[in-house]
Amino acid sequence: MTDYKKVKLLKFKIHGDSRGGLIALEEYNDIPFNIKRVYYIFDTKDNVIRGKHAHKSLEQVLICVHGRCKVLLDDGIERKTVTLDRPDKGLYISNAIWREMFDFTDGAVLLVLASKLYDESDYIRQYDEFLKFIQKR
Ligand code: T46
Repeated sequence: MTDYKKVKLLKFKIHGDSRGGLIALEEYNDIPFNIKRVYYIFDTKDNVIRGKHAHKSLEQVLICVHGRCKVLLDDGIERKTVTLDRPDKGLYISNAIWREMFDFTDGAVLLVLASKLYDESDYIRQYDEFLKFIQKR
């Protein structure tokens, strides 16, 4: 990735004891933005690729709280793939990053914390439009 500030792996503190684990996420402490929306992706079918879009302004943190999935990240110059496989590992994705989520294991649950409410007009769903968007900036 050329712009390293656009994506970042986050490591969350586990409050573990003899009963098991607990992770608490607070806006601005653990998550670098005001959390406006939470959603989760589950029951993903075999060989499915989700995402395939970028956002004009939305920031998000992705956490695979159960199981494993991979996320392809593309800033228009370079592509890299990150594996999310632990509940204490988060992937911060800023705006203007093309993402694709794939290789979900059976039962995987991908939790997403988002900086804004759902707004379809914030999505860039065509790759050529994404390239134009980042060139204009
Ligand atoms: C992203 C990746 C990581 C809503 O109504 N509200 C919501 O908050 C969301 C996220 C989705 N939807 C509706 C819109 C579609 O009819 O749920 C349906 C599936 O959404 P989409 O095809 O955009 O899902 P993914 O998995 O391709 O992408 C999602 C997020 O939309 C996106 O912002 O970055 O997860």
